[in-house]
Amino acid sequence: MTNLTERLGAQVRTVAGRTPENSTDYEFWTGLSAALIEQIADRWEKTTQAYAAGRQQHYFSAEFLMGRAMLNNLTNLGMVDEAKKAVSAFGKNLTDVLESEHDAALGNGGLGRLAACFLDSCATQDLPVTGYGILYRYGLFKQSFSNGFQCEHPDPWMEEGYPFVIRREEQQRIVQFDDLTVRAIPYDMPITGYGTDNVGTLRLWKSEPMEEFDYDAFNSQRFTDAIVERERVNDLCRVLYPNDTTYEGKVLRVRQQYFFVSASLQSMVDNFIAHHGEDLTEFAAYNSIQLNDTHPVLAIPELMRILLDEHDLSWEDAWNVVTNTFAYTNHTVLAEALETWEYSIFDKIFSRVLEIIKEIDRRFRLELAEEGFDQGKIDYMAPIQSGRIHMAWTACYAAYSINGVAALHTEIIKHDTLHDWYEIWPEKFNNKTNGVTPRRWLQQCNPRLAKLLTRLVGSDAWVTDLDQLKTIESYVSDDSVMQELLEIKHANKIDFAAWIKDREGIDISPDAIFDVQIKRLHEYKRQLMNALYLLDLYFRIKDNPNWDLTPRVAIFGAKAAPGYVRAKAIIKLINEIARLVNNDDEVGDKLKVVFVENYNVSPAEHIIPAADISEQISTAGKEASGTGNMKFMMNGALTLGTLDGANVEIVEAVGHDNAYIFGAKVEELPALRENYDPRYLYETVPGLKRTLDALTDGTLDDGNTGMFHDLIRSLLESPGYEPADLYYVLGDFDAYRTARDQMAEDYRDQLAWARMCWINITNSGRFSSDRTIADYSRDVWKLDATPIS
Ligand code: CR6
Repeated sequence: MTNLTERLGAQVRTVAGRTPENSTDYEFWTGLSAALIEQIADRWEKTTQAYAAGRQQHYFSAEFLMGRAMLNNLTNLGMVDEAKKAVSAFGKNLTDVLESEHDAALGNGGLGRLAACFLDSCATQDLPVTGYGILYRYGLFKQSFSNGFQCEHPDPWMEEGYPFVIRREEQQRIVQFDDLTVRAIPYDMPITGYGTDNVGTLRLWKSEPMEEFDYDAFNSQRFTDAIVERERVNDLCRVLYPNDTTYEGKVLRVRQQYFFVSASLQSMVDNFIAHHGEDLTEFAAYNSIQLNDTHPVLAIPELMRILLDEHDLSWEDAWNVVTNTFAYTNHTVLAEALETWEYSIFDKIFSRVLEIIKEIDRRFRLELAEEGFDQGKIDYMAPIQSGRIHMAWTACYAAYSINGVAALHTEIIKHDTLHDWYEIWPEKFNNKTNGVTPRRWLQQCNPRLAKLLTRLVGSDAWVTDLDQLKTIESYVSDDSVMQELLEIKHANKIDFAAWIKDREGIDISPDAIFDVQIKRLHEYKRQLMNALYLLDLYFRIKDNPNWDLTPRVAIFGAKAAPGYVRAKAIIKLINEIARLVNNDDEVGDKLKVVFVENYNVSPAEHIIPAADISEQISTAGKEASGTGNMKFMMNGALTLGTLDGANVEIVEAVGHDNAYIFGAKVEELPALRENYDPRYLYETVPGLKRTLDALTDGTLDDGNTGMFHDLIRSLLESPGYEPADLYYVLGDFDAYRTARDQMAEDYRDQLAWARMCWINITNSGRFSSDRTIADYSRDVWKLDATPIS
């Protein structure tokens, strides 16, 4: 094989149609991607063939938040230095080329990014796992701020071409709705692993019309008819999670879900027949499917349909296959996110699937009645209730495994959310605490720290076995290593300051504490509590201009769902606080507030290595796990958080002395809520009245929208159907302020601080997605590693 420089030159010429010297960074990125695909093509095919023959796992997910692919692939293939050389031979810089890549943002947040980390770990461990999802034309919207308000723009992430997905024309399937028939074309993305020849696959389906164009309609002057039909089909994969507040929006979302699970199941069944023959009663011996939340739950009736209608299995045989095939992961206890669909939608678009769900429902009711359960309970638990189809309940009935995503979350679903199912089928329930890949979230995004870890461990074994970091914990008492750690963090903060200056035009000091909250904007995540703290801190600085406080930079990154008005109000509020604080000369470097626009995977890769504090401040019991908390920990940021989600396990791993934990616990909240009086707190907690009043007394400006009044109302008044301050912001405020103030004091002792960071880094092993995947693989999927060489 010719060397990379030559191959790259040829690829860039092909892409750009001119000399590499005159080509753009993006053309280099495209050329380099093509050269990479060329490099892995043979191994990818070999892996696919090896996996097809044995027992396989299939990960069904409506979201895969992949981020950028290039650096990850170069690292996994051990080609970073070679690529640097090849690119610079043409006078280019690899960093610029990497930064020109668009993020593949085919997901909303944690759930989608988790799926991406899982694929990485599966590939690295040579596990026969394939991901299945949708090739959205527009990923998650791009966010901009206009006068502090969030604006949404489309993200045509692959419009300029994307070499990391390969169209497999010959493997297309037909997906049939009652009112529409479409072709499903698979686009396969190679998933490289670290230090292995195996290359896994993410299969993303794209919908296309049966005929590209209806010429008859066109020729008979019905131009619009010809186009309308085509657009209806293209609509299917146009956007990630179309707005579902309207009836039509919901139909589209259900169509998307059915589209990708039907196509995926068809290709799995065909593969089974090709390798193991026509006896589909054996299907579950070779296949298992993980349902990533309720979005792919339609796969349950669809597999029944395929087995019953296309392969003539009896109901009992088909149900036996189905109940041994599906495993379901629950990712939330928030009622609003547990999907249910109107019966009428199913009736309109796939009546046969509805018929099957009705039969599942009938048999469920019969089974429970025979076991003596009372009618009230049966009605509550049944897949169909009051004209709606309950996706989570359907999954709980059919799945052989049901898991939560952190220890606390699994306890909550067992004893609360899914309590009735747990009582009947306790053996189905298990916990699989989330994890994140240490390749992207440590090795690649924080090369300085990675180098130190490799030197101390004596090899890069930690990259695939993060528990190895435990062996270097004792350097905590080596001051020179701690000094080095501080220098690394400082260098990362200088890099980040330059990045933010370039992006947002704001100057921040690398000597300040970088205090970060990056995640989707939601009331339960309590960005509002963070904002109120900053406003209160601002007033305290104004009260006492000589206060020698440790300088702070508060960093936010968050997108609000386009229809979530209150979340958008919180964004506007934070931007208003930033305007107030950052323009006050008296405050200067003591406090800066930065809201990173268009937060996504690649901004996170810049922010996390530079963070000192990781804000994980959700109301206890509401955040199922969190995964950002794990990324921060690995990079030596300390958790400032509540005992919620995986924070509980992080504190368990590092000890209370190495995290800042505050606030009400899950078990305390019901009693605290009983006599809860937020207005009394507003009047009596020092500083709170002044801070809240600032939202509406003219200090801050919501552009006459009334948004800030609504925020105040949400904290102080009950709308009737829910209590005032549902998320206990004012209840936890004082404890939060105490903990955050203490943290800032402690930061003065830099060596002591470094020790806390070190304990976090070296105890992060159990939060590697390699551990999570090993657990799934052993306990749920029953898979063997299948290395190709
Ligand atoms: N929003 C949880 O809220 C969890 C991820 C991944 C979430 C979050 O706590 O870490 O899933 N849930 O398990 C859903 O998306 C439904 C999330 O990302």
